[in-house]
Amino acid sequence: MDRRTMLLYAVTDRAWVGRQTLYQQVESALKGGITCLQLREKNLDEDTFYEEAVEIGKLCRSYGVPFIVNDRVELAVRCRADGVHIGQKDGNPADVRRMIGKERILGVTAKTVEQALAAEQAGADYLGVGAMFSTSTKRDTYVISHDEVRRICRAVKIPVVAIGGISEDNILRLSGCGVDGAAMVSAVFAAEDIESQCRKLRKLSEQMIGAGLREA
Ligand code: 3NM
Repeated sequence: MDRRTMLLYAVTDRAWVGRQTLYQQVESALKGGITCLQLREKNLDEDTFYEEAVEIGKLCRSYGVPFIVNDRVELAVRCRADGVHIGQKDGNPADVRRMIGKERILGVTAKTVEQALAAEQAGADYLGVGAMFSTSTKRDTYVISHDEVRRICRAVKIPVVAIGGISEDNILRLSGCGVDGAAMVSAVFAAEDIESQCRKLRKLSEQMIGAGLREA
């Protein structure tokens, strides 16, 4: 897949819904130039998640931005998402690949070179690697060294997106790690003005990868 899809990867979090609905927040992020959107819902029932996924999927499609569903593989297929993202505990990537077919995007979280190579071998299209910095958004994660991230990027051919605790204040510290972009939750969705925040983050991410763009 195109590495540039990883450039500014927004992951939703209902915790930040308030003044705007999640749909409106996603639309602001799309206007601001995100290159990928992951719908991450940990507590929604199946029907509500499905309805939301159909609406937000349509919205992303109208901006030409891939729409990825976190974790819920069957639902991702049913709502015709462009892809699905799974963690190490969310099932075997090879099984998920069989369930979603060849065309859909499969993203897998990896924290070590071993996990990264296994995911690539099993048919992952990209890797989410982290946590890069400490984060309060996800409790069951831990920070990995930037050296390990560098080793992962050197070990695999598929695109790598960094995740976990990334913000406008520290994104440039990822320069030279070899990642293809940054995935963010709170830095995008906790912002007062999501559209202008995404514009700013996109420029910073371009600058960050510019320091170490890998071969296509
Ligand atoms: N996965 P924020 S960290 C969804 O380490 C997710 O794999 C992580 O949120 C991992 O950008 C994380 O607000 C949450 O720090 C990232």
